This record gives sequence, C-alpha cells and structure tokens, in this order.
Amino acid sequence: MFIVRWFLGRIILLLNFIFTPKKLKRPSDEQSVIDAATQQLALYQYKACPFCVKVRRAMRRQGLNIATLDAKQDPHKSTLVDQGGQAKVPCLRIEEDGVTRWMYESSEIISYLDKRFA
Ligand SMILES: N[C@@H](CCC(=O)N[C@@H](CS)C(=O)NCC(=O)O)C(=O)O
Repeated sequence: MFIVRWFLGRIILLLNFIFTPKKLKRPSDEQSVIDAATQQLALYQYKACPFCVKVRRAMRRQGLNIATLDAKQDPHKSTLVDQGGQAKVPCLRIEEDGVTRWMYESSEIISYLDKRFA
C-alpha cells in the first residue's frame, strides 16, 4: 500500500511539474502589498498530497507567496495537531488581528484566497 501511494504521489508531482500553471505577475508595488498580507498565512501540507497540490497550484496562479510547511515533520506536525486540531492537510493558518484561524479543506482554502486576493 505504501508503494502504491508513493508511486501515485510521484505521478502527481510529475504531472504538476509538466503542467505547472503560469504564475500571475503583478507590478512590484502591488506585489509588495500582497506579500505583506500573505506573511500572515502559512500552508501546512504534504508535498505529494493531491489536495495540497491543488492549493499550491491555485496559489501560484494567483501569484501568492505563502509559506509552505511540511506537516510530516516536527515541529509543524505537532503544531498542526495541537493548535489546528486535526492531523489533516492541506490546512491554512491565518493570523488576523492577533487571532489564529486554522482552515482545513482545499476547496474552502482556495475560495478564501480567491475572495481575499482576486
Ligand atoms: N477533503 C479534504 C481531503 C484532505 C485529505 O484527505 N488529506 C489527506 C492527505 S492527501 C490527509 O491529510 N489525511 C490524513 C493523514 O494523512 O493523516 C480536502 O479537500 O482538503
């Protein structure tokens, strides 16, 4: 089972590489404003998880430089479980006005990013 999952993961990464979406280019002053906002965000993810790939592709299409953290490794793994509440990826950590939110579900994350940055 591990081998099958590993193999499928490599196929997903290969297809993602071949069909890498075009990164949105903004004027540098606009990008700086967006970069300042996305510093408050972090994506907990696994490299070859299809749902994480889907979110990373959406981030790229929108030109969002959001930190990606490997949730298979500590300390990110334990932070995700202890603070987010679930050992599930992708999960977007959102810092807003001193409050931290943990957003699970790839579709919800993508629609949040679309609404906030489109
Ligand atoms: N419906 C979720 C599915 C996410 C999901 O199933 N993620 C898997 C990795 S691909 C996961 O975190 N499973 C729990 C685990 O690996 O511990 C989404 O769209 O984000």
